[in-house]
Amino acid sequence: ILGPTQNGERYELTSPTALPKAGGFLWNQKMMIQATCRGYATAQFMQPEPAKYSHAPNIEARTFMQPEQNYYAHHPGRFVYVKDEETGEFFSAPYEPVRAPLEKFVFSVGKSNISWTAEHLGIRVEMILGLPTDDVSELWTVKVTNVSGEPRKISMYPYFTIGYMSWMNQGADYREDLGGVVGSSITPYQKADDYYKNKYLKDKTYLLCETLPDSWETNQDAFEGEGGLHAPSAILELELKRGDARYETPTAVVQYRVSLKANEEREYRFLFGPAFDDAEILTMRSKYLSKEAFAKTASEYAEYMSQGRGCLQIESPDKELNNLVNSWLPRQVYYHGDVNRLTTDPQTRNYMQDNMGMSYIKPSVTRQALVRALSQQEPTGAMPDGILLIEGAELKYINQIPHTDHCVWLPVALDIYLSETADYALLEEKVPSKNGDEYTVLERFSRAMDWLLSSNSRDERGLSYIASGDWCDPMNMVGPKGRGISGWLTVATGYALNVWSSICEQSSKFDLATNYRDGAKQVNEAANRHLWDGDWFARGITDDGVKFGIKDDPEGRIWLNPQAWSILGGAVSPEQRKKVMKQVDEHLSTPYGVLMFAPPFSGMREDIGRVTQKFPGQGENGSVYNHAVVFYIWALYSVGGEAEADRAYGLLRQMVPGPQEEDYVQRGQLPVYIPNYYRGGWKEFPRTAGRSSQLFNTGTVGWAYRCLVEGLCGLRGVKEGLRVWPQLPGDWEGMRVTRLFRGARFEVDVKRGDVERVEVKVDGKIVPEGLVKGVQKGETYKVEVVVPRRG
Ligand code: CEZ
Repeated sequence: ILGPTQNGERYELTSPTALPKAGGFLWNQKMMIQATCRGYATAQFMQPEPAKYSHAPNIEARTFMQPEQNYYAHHPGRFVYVKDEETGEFFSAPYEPVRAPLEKFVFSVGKSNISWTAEHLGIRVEMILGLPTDDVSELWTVKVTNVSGEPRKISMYPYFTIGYMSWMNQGADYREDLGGVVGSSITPYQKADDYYKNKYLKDKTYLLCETLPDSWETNQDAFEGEGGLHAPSAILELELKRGDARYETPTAVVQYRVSLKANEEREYRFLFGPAFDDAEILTMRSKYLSKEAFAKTASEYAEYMSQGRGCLQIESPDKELNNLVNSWLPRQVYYHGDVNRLTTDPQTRNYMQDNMGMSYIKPSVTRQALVRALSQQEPTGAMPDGILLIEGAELKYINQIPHTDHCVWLPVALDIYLSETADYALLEEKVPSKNGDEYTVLERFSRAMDWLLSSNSRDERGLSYIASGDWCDPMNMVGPKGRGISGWLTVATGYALNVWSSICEQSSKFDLATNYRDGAKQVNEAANRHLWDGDWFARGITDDGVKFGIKDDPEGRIWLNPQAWSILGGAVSPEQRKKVMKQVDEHLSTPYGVLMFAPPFSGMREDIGRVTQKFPGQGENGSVYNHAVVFYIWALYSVGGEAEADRAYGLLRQMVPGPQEEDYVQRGQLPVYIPNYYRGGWKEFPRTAGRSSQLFNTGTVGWAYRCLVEGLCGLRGVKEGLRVWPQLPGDWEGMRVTRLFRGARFEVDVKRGDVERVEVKVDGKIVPEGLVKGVQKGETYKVEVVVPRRG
């Protein structure tokens, strides 16, 4: 049912029912569209706040993208009905809304387009979706082919959802002058001031047809009649009724009546998107709606996507991993850094992590993001909950809830940026802030670290306050009174301080380095004194002094984050680490990855918060939350032992669905991205365990890429050059890697051999400590690596 084609460049699914929610996504800096195998689509564009042009049938709530969205007949979609004019039989491509049994079905996700093939009644329909690089519009190619072997008369009806546009004003017409359907509306508002803000919004939705249709309908009710979307009354007639919509739900459906000889095919092109006015619609038409313009746009878009190809190509014994690394993961990393999840106020932690991944793709973007974030630092040294990306943006939703961890992500992101670029000059750059103060990058980082160490952030025991949340957003009731403690943040502070200390050392700021190293030591000692529970670290202490995430807890007993970050930040000793790993294996491992914690909460704990109210095994309530998993993977690679490397690889592998069919079916997702979670509840709810959230917005991906580049392949940038130290899983005999680094190309051949420790040769000569110094831009380095055989 599912597999790669074109050397992993595409994935094809040949059943519309086996993984009903599986989809792919395309984006540019102004829009994003997620399309499912059955033809549903969720699209957003920025103006500059996220908006829609293809709506649900009712008033939609505005929020960030949510997991496991449901689809229903009237969910926005892009469909093509086909009717046999002689028999009256019909079906719809790609599958919804008619759901007729198909003779052939292919859903094919590529990096720069998504396509569907549906065959029934001797007619094949192929649909291809592409996007422009700089505009908001969908470019659709629809091809019909008569594969029945005899002449046929059919009607073909592309049907694109416009939906419920506005309760104030909405309607639609077919516009001969523009060559398509145009829905018009007014974005609803209350405050007079908003009139001026909304005045230039793109409140029209158009479906433009390159080939003028024989008929059309623009009124949703008139189209559906009594048949509904499964059997619209309008297509039972010879021709659509050419209706208008007058404060009635608009739709965009057009009809082509065609006679096809045996094997004859016809190709049609459409543009679907939002516009401000007729002039813009005409401009879009003349810019894009032709065969030549489609071809040109497709190749420009492919070029845009290829800028996200990343810095790593691998040939390992694991084909599926190769596909992920070579094609899909860097694309998802690029998406995050390119568009910041299509929000104007990303959470600070997301902003830092989404941009840190760009270090491997387009480091200038990471640099800019670091500077931008720092320019919004508060006078105390604290970081705000969200980073405003445009003039006039506001902190919304979750960003109105105070979280205490944002400073931690600064050195984390900087560390990766410096590894890739060695751009230490950044530290000396001056960054003025909106508050009127001006400090260098180095000073701002130190101020952020000082804030983490200050009495604003820590209690008298040296433990970090949680306020209304830390990395775990919905852990909102541990510390609202100002006393509650985050165990994770405490050990994460240790990590952040150590990372910052190393950066200071590399910049010859030895006093600062010692200062922050000492700070980390104190933090780690405090964690050990107050949070070590015998076999693992506790997750926190509530406002009322109740420790949680400990052995005595029947629910939420052991949490992954404090364990992972205690390994990273040095709070664990080697003995403790062994204990921790054993407990993680025992309590948290499932066939779909390790759980964020277990057991899941079955109901509200008022001293922890709404995380406990989420459905058990869903989201942060004990799912395989990949972001948390990847911290653990990175922690394992940072240790450098064989047992750790084996676990790390196993967990990375579990982040990707497949390749066994039952695994694909259970997860319900194509291996073209890493989702934010797979359902947990492995013991409680085995039927749904492993199910993908289908949400490709996740801080996981920058880290996952780092784990592959610097962990598995062991090709990590340091100030002087590239350190080579692969960590292969035990059953691999070798791998080949091409790594782009500071403008040079490294062709690395890793093999096992009779060596005591990793041996690295460049152009035939042994390199001490595996450290390739003096990397020259434009050079190609042939690197041979021998890693010890496993005993
Ligand atoms: O959002 C993510 C956040 O964007 O959840 C992570 C957090 O670290 C990220 O910054 C863990 O909490 O509010 C909620 O309950 C949601 O669960 C969001 O927190 C969650 C969604 O996945 C966003 O799409």
